[in-house]
Amino acid sequence: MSTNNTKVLPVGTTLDRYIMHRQYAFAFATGELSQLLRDIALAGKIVHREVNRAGLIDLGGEAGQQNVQGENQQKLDVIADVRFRRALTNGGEVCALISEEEEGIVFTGNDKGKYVVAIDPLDGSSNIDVNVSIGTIFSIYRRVTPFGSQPTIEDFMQGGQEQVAAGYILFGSSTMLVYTTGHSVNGFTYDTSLGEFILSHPNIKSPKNGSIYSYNDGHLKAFSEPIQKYLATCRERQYSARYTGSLVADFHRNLLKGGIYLYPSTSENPDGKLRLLYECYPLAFIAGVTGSLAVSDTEAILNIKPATMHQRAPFYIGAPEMVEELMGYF
Ligand code: AFP
Repeated sequence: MSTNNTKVLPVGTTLDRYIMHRQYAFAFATGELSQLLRDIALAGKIVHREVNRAGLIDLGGEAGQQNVQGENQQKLDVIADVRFRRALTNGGEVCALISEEEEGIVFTGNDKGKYVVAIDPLDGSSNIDVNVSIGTIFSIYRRVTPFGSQPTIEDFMQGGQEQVAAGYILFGSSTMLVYTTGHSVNGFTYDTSLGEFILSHPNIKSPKNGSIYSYNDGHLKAFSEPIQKYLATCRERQYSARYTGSLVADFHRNLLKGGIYLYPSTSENPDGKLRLLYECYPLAFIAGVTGSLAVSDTEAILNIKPATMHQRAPFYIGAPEMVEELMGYF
């Protein structure tokens, strides 16, 4: 039950205070989601530390093994996976998680935990060695299996509409945590001198339109005709092409400035590349709250019913008028 605690907290509020404030807005909140968000923030601070000293202590480069997607894991990929797993296990609120880096469900042993988490601990790993932005993406669900029992795949197959919270941490020129519990999207910049995330971007709203487009031009010839035509229009209008290879960075920039990100299906990869549960769903949930749109080839991302943990989906996300125009080309 929501109370009338609608006071807007000012820029400069710490993440902890903000989370508490939101918790008090719900009369029957138990504080577990609040604690879970704090756990994610703590792991984010630790990963921030590792990312920032990676070049100094030989944390760059490959770890010498592949993840479940068949991609070479970077050392920081593995470190981030361990850090988030540990924080989510120690917190006690999470009964299980799935991660881009792990083939199966990771059981935390907290069978009384109310929540499950889907996470990409460090996305954009090809950028690690070259000091370009990378990010963490996460999605939180209330479990559907009974408390006290071992969680199952069913807990993760609820669909994007059932997310109770989602967010990302961008390790960029500064580190930022952006998250939503469905009410508003707020961005917190990490103040390294204080060791605190500080509210810097309250109530983020997407511009209705924009002039930035982000996609991998190397794959252009493999895209379907409608996508190629839409991109030709962007070029004719002299939109700015901006693509880092880190979804979090590209999404964040486009959200603040107005733009569209595209990772289409290709003839070789009909489902595209991006993972539904821990890349597309969380960003689509955030997008929806800001007023932007996230779609796949045929339907809204959040309406796709998942079938497997590491499922992929074609992904188009951005300013609503840009996404609507793209859909017109289909
Ligand atoms: P990696 O983590 O394997 O670098 O993948 C990053 C990513 O999932 C997403 O963040 C990028 O936007 C996209 O893949 C880049 O893929 P391409 O290299 O095919 O453009």
